[in-house]
Amino acid sequence: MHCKLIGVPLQDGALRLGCEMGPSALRTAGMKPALEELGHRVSDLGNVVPTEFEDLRHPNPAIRRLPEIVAWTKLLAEVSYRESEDGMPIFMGGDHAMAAGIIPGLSRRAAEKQRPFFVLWLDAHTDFHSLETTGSGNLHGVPVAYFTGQPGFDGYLPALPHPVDPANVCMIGIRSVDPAERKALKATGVTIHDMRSIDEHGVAAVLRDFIAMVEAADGLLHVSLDVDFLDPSVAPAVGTTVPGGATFREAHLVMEMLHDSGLVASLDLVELNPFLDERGRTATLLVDLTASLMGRQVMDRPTRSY
Ligand code: Z70
Ligand code: MN
Ligand code: MN
Ligand code: MN
Repeated sequence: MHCKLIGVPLQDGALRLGCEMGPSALRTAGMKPALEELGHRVSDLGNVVPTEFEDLRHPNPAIRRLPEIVAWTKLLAEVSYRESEDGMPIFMGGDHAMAAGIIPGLSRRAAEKQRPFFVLWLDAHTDFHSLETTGSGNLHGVPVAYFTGQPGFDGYLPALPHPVDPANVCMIGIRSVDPAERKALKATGVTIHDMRSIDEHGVAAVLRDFIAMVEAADGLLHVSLDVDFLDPSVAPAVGTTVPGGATFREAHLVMEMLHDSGLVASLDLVELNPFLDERGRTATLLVDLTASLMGRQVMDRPTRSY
């Protein structure tokens, strides 16, 4: 596999500063050699950064950094479209607002390849606010509503030629949902596995169902991994810690099963805030999880053993 590392030093979508250092920390933690060790060809394409900003204002006074987020969204939609023609793009964030650009670009590419497009959203949060409902104004809280084509973005973020079908979005790890997000999600077909679902059925069972669905559709799968999917005890380097997250072992199992599925076409790693890390342990964990996704295993075993 040709892995393409793309740094996205975006922090304007989050309240706390520091996510702009995410790509550097992931490089420092050894992302490239970890993937090369697995036999992949790895190209580090460096960081992308927008240069043109429009003077935009929204009637919701809470909204923070709209001109910056719009500029990043436009740029990333182009970058992800371009880099997904071949190989496996791995976007090293950066806060989760980057998904508002990356996922529409990937969805456009999938449409061109005439393949159904699916998103696995690993996060404590649903990130399902619109520009009208966000109370914090932090735009890392809106990308899923945007890329699934929900109302409340017109005239601000770019029009979406290929919105993602909400029925093709599966969220795992959810444990913090605002009332407006809950309301907006109700009418959509987004599959949500909250922590209770994981506790009752196990993470393997819920993921297996989704993998089967993507496989049956011959789909292309994008995985979006927010650091706060993980429990803060194993991944402290995130501005929005929520207790009760995925364990080290659950997260590795998810990645191993995804590898066995052979369905993952692209990945983003988001919300890493190295300023909050403890001796690089969160960045190192993200590198190890990426390695699991790309084929690292403890013992040789046949693929599709789940
Ligand atoms: C909350 C809000 C959020 C990520 C925090 C939290 C949003 N729903 N998203 N961390 N990745 O502020 O809208
Ligand atoms: Mn998120
Ligand atoms: Mn969120
Ligand atoms: Mn989150």
